[in-house]
Amino acid sequence: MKVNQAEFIISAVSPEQYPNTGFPEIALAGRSNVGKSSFINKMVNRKKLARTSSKPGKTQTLNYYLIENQFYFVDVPGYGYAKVSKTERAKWGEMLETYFTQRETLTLALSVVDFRHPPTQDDIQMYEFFKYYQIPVLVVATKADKIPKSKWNKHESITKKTLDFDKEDQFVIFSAETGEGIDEAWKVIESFL
Ligand SMILES: Nc1nc2c(ncn2[C@@H]2O[C@H](COP(=O)(O)OP(=O)(O)O)[C@@H](O)[C@H]2O)c(=O)[nH]1
Ligand SMILES: [Mg+2]
Repeated sequence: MKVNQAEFIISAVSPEQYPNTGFPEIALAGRSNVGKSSFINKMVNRKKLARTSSKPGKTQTLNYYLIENQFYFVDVPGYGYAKVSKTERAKWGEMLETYFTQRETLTLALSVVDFRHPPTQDDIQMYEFFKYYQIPVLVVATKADKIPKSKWNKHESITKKTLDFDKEDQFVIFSAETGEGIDEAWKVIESFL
């Protein structure tokens, strides 16, 4: 998809604030700082549409971006940030659970993982959650620019093995630095729209 139109819609705290246009939603889940916002920016070719942060764990809202007046990227607050209080964490968990189990327009979950390292316990749990609720997943293995291509195969098998990756799901090696994986990711996303 060649994106001409991409706009920030809302930072939603509660379901009443989610848009009611009925457009499909592609939601990004992943560890804080893994590269979710960078993924959105790269996909829509806009440097600062989604805020990339050096302060992880700060966005406790669902950020909606409307793309081509057709669908939303939903930037979901990241997990795995240590300095979050128990109360905050519980609130965060509730918000994610509500969103992912009840949002009827949710079309595809993007599970964003760091391609350099095996998926974390949180990554595994998130993926299992998607599997449990039968939500289709595209695993985006990002920061691929940090690993030599000769090692990509090995990293891909480790990532898939650690996640117990379901062959029905999709997998894309990505880099917001080089643009690796953009076309492939669009192909998968468009097949769900
Ligand atoms: N080298 C490299 N750095 C990346 C990539 N994606 C994100 N980053 C960097 O990782 C940091 C966190 O990215 P961000 O998109 O804010 O992560 P988020 O918290 O998941 O939204 C930023 O400093 C980005 O520049 C990538 O593909 N390659
Ligand atoms: Mg972000």
